[in-house]
Amino acid sequence: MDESHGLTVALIKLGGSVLTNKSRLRSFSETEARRLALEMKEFISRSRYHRLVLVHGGGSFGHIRAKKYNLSAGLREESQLHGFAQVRNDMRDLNSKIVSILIESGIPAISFPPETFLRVHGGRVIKSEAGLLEKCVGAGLVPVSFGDAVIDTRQSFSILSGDAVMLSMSSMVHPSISVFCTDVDGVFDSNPRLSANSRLIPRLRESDRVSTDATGTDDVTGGMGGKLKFLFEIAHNSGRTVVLNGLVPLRLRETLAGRDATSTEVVPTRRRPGKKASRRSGYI
Ligand code: IP8
Repeated sequence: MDESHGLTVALIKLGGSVLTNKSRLRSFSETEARRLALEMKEFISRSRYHRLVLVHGGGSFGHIRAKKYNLSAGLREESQLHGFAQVRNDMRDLNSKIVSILIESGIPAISFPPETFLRVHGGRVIKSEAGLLEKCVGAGLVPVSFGDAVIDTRQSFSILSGDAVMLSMSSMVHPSISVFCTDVDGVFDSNPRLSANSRLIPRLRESDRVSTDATGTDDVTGGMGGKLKFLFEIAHNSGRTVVLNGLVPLRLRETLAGRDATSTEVVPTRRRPGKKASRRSGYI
C-alpha cells in the first residue's frame, strides 16, 4: 500500500512517555493527546489520499505492572495471572481514551489490538495477516494499535512492544513516512538524561555510534539497543523514518507537512529489495 495505490500513508507511534506520566500508574496526559490529535487531523485533511496508521506505547498503563509481575518472561507462576489480566485491561482502557479523543478531533479512528492481525511465539511476531489492515486503511479508517500484553503460543503470554507492532505494520502498509513521537528531541549520541554533553544526531546511519545505556528507564520492552534495531528495520520499509519530540507543539505537524523540525532522520543503508515505500515530494 503506497503511491502505486495512490495513497500516502503516515505510520505514527505515540510513545507512552508522551501520552502518560510514566512514573504514576495509569496517569493519562489528555492535553498532549488532544494536541497531537489536532496535528494529525491536519495531515489527513490536506488530501483525500492521505492515510494515518497509529500505534501507541504502554507508558504507566503498561510498563509498571508488566515489570512488577515479570510478564515479558511468560507464565512462570500463578501470581502473574492477575498482573497479566490487569495490564491487558489497562492497555484497552488507554487505547479507548486515545481513540475517543481522536474521534472527537474528527479522525475516524478504530481500535486495532495487535492480536487482530499478529500471532506471537516466544515474545516474537511469527505470523501476520495484512488483509484487515489494508481494507480498513484503504477505506479511510484510522487503525490505532498498541504495545500489549498478548497471548503467546510458546510461553502462554508475553509483552509485545509498540515498536514490534510498528515493524509489522510498516511491512504491510509501506508508509511514506514513519514517525516516532518520544519525550526527547530525537536520537542522541549518549543518554540525554545522564549527560549534559549528549548531542542530537540529525541524520542517523547504521554505522553511527550511539550509546545504548538504558539507565533511567523502567521499560520492560528493552532499552535503546533494541529500539535502534527496530528503527532501522522500520526505515527499510518506509520512505522516511523520523524520531521527534512529541511533547513540543507542532513538531509532528511540521514533519508531516514536509517542513523542517528538530528531529532525527533514520537513514537505512539500503532499502529492502521489492519494497515500494515511497517519498512523495511536496508532502513527505
Ligand atoms: O511502550 C509496551 O509497549 P511499548 C506495552 O511500546 C506494555 O514498549 C503492555 C508494557
